[in-house]
Amino acid sequence: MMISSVHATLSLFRQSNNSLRSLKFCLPFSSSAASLSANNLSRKKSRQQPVLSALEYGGVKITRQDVVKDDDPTNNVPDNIFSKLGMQLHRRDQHPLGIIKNAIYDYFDTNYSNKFNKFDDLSPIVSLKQNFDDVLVPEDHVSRSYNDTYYIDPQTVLRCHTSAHQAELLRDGQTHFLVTGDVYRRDSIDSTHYPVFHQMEGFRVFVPDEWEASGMDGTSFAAEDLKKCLGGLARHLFGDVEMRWVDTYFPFTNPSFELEIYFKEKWLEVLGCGVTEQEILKRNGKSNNVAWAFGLGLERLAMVLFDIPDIRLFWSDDERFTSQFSKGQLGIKFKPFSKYPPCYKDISFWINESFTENNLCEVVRGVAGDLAEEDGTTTSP
Ligand code: FA5
Ligand code: MG
Repeated sequence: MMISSVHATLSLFRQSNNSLRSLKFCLPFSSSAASLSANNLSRKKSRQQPVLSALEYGGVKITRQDVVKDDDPTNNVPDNIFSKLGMQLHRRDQHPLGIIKNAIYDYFDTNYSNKFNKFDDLSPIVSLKQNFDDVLVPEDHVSRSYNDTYYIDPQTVLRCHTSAHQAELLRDGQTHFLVTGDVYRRDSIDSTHYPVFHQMEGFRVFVPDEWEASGMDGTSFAAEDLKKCLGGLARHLFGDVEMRWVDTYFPFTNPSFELEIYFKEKWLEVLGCGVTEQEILKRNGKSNNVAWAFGLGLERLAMVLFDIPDIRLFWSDDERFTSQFSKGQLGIKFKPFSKYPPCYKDISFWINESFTENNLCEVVRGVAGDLAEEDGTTTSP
């Protein structure tokens, strides 16, 4: 079945109920009409160049065959995702992500007398147990689906958050730690979301003496300490910036919060956090303690700090981008170096019941790479 494409507005029809979907992809440079076959919608692999290199995390070698399994229907990792493994942008001192990581390290070292241990080289290949079970993500949670997560095989995924390392580090006896790493999610296409991004997890365990002296219960004490810590971090990074706390839900914390910062006339979510569920502490030998945890999006913080308007720029090796940043320099504001006129593609095609927007985004990303800037989908009956 062919997708028809017309010049102005094209629409995507759902065959079974005649609903109408229309998607817009913005492709700078390209002016030819998009033509995709409906078969592509169910294809899960991209058609980008195969990547053959081996890479290393913490001294462990990872090859393409460990991650991309062409003939395995339980594997949905395309080559364009594999190509990002091992890039370790957060370990480059001159890169905005490395600069912000080091600035956060400085904050913790100064305010907590070097008590937080740091990990930034843990492998992103983790078990389902690490990624989900260990942090109490329910069996039916959406994040476990093949639509949201990159599966290597039914038991192994590319971590979708750094929380995947909480349990192992607790069992290892760690009580104050920061884990930085690349994380992977099948997600929408826009200027603040990317299928590979970087998180820093923070975790602090308290002993009873700490909250008993305050006259507060452990949970309230930890929640207050957490907000104080992260508010201080935001001030350390941004000085005076407009921010707000939003109550939310995570399976692994209660209460749970998100911090948002006002950026480019919108509230931008930069981190999730909360007081760790007692069950996680109990399972990992810390029954008598309370703890807090947070997971920050490093790109989001760096976008605010350096005024970087688009998350895709972090992957640029264009000198006009990389030369703007230097080790330890927080005060730099990004200067846009080019602006190409966008070329909008409106496309329409029939879809079947198994269609999902993320599957389509994977196909588009596979063909157009980072040139596809944004998708807009509408459905009409
Ligand atoms: C989490 O991943 C939780 N693990 C965070 C957490 C840790 C909560 C510990 C409580 C305790 P969330 O899915 O909201 O939460 O992601 C955390 C942050 O990652 C977001 O606030 C955002 O800054 C960033 N983020 C999420 N998705 C993307 C994406 N596709 N691209 C770029 N950044 C993203
Ligand atoms: Mg969130």
